Amino acid sequence: MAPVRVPEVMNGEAIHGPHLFDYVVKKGFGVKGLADTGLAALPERYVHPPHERIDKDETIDGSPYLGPPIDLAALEEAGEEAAAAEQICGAARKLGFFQVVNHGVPLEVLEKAKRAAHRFFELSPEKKAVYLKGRGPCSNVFYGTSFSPEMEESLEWKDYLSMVYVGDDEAMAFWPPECRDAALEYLRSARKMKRMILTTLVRGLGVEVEDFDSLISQYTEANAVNMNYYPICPSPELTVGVGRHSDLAALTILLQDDIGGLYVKVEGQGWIDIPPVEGALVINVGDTLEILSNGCYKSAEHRVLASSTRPRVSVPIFVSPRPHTMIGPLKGLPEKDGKRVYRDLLFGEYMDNYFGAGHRGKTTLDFAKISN
Ligand SMILES: O=C(O)CCC(=O)C(=O)O
Repeated sequence: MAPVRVPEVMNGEAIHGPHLFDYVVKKGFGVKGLADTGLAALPERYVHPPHERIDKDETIDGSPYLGPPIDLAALEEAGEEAAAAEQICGAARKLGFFQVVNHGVPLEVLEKAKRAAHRFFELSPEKKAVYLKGRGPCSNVFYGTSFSPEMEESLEWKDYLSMVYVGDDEAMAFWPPECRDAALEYLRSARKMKRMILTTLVRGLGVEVEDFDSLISQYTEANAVNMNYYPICPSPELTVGVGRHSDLAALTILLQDDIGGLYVKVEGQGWIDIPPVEGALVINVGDTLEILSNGCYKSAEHRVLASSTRPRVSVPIFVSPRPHTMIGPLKGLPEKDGKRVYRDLLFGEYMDNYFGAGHRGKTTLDFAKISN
């Protein structure tokens, strides 16, 4: 279907071209505000070039790459620990994505987090605009749309709220009351799981670590809970909810709803989908862990397709080091591997480069790669 210019008129001004950008991004109506005008067709600014669009029919069979959800309780059961650890490390080496159950986050907490996301995005545009980046009272909580709208030719069909956790007092004071408690509860109940998974993955690299606990703490110190909202889209096949990217973090813990639409690239093969499993969480390796593991664990490229029938929400927790932390391949690993794939650098430096452009697949890792 060919894109049609938006016919809707708001306050006497048609919403397209610069007006659209102003309305959606600067005034903070978001893509939800745009969708709520009752769009009959996708505005041109959201139309992505054909090679970036997501064609469900081109998805390949995921079963050789994505196993069934991994039972995390097995990591603490005598006799089963080694097999569970190998499932986790194997999945991180092969695809960089896996799902987990028995992860310690109660189902009710997951449900509350999804409901909270809907509650926040259903607020009026004026209430959400209070949290627009650079305008809110606290720089650690911000609301926005697309990934990096100023730098993108085609916008992404997604609004988000990002809450960077530095402490309960700040969260209680500044996170939106509509989702604060649910986000904090989700974050707290995921604490043990994130350490267990990262510990398993670092052990799986097979090198001696002097102070294991402090290494895990360093790489899991900074946490952000995001709430993503993908409104009903008139032509999902012409746009993307989120474009191709790998995550910045060490690990991402992702709660998706029952709609589906998350696609992951299997290098050299094609795209598979990550089907929603009730009660399960999706775990993916981020660039920081790919760097730490000297390329052993894969920070997979992924993207999201919006839905034409229901708004989709997802709630990722991004688990990262702090900006002043030096990241690089684990000591002894390049010697063991016979090559050094990534250099040492400050996480803050990597972060600045990552956010310095729109989504661009896995090329973000080139910044840390050693060219031979
Ligand atoms: O919504 C999803 O399923 C994935 C979101 C995502 O990739 C992101 O927030 O970086």
